[in-house]
Amino acid sequence: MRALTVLSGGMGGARFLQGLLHGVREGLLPGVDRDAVVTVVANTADDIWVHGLKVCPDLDTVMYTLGEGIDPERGWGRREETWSVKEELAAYGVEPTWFGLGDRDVATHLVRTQMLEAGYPLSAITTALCRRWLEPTLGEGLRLLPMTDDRVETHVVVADPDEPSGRRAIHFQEYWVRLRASVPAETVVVVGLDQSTPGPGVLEAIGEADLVVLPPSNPVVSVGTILGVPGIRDALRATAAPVVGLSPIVGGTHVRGMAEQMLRSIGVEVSARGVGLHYGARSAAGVLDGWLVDSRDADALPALHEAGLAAAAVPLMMSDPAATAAMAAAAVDLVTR
Ligand code: FO1
Repeated sequence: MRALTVLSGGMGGARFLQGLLHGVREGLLPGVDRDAVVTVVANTADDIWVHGLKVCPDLDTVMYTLGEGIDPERGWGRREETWSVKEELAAYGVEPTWFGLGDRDVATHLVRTQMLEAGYPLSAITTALCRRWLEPTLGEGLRLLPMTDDRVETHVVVADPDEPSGRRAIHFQEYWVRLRASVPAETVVVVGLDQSTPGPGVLEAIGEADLVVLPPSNPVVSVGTILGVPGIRDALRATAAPVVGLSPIVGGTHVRGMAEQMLRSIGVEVSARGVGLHYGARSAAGVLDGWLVDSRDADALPALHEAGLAAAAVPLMMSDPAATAAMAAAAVDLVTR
């Protein structure tokens, strides 16, 4: 196999990609060439305009992680970061103060915002930023594509007794960063998604792949939003490539993030089985051929097989690139044996 395509969100997807690339380059994935090209189709619905800057958390998390610029503890933003701009903005009493823009990170947003204002689409801007972050080490081996060049934003409806309607819609970043997903999400609304079109290269990356992977990203606000871009779900169902996913829910809850709250908001069972059945088998109007669950969730296998999915239970903790590479190898093996 020479062309792999991964539909990715932020932290979970980026960590998976680190291990996948390690596995590819070390020849650890059965049937995958060491010089295979990995194309990442990244979620852009987490994007937020803040202080006049366009911030693209999932694109930047993948870019910084694979470019070795990420802060490993936070899992987002730059390592060796300083926060003078954030502190000065707070000193002016400028909101939002709850969303942390590091000084180094601000440079990325200034470049992106300037290029947007000059008329460049997000895909061209991402290519330009990756010239610094990915090309020197990964060359042509890694392509990072926004799922769409159109503006889409995930908003979350939460209860708010001060509102006449008793509820309020807030940006996903406010739900996650300010509220820490501490209140139930009544509904998730992805503004602009239905009107969006796949970004340049996205449908080809899915249609021409030898393998498509859904990593353990958030199935609602990361993979779910990518699948919601008109045309992408159909491309997944039509591709000749096998499509395999890895469960982000282990032992009944998410490993990090807020997948549990998001799944509840769309009425999907918070389990490895629930997410696998939610994505569904391509033989039954879904998008998957195979679904990997963690060893602790082996009891999900019969229902997954019933639903027409190849399925296996293996360790799914991305504790280091080697462990993640083993997960990627199991995913490849599941749908190519
Ligand atoms: N996450 C936080 O928990 N606190 C922050 O202040 C914060 C700022 C931030 C700035 C840029 C960026 O690219 C990501 C940032 N994130 C922050 C993480 C972000 O909320 C997540 O990466 C995703 O949007 C959720 O998956």
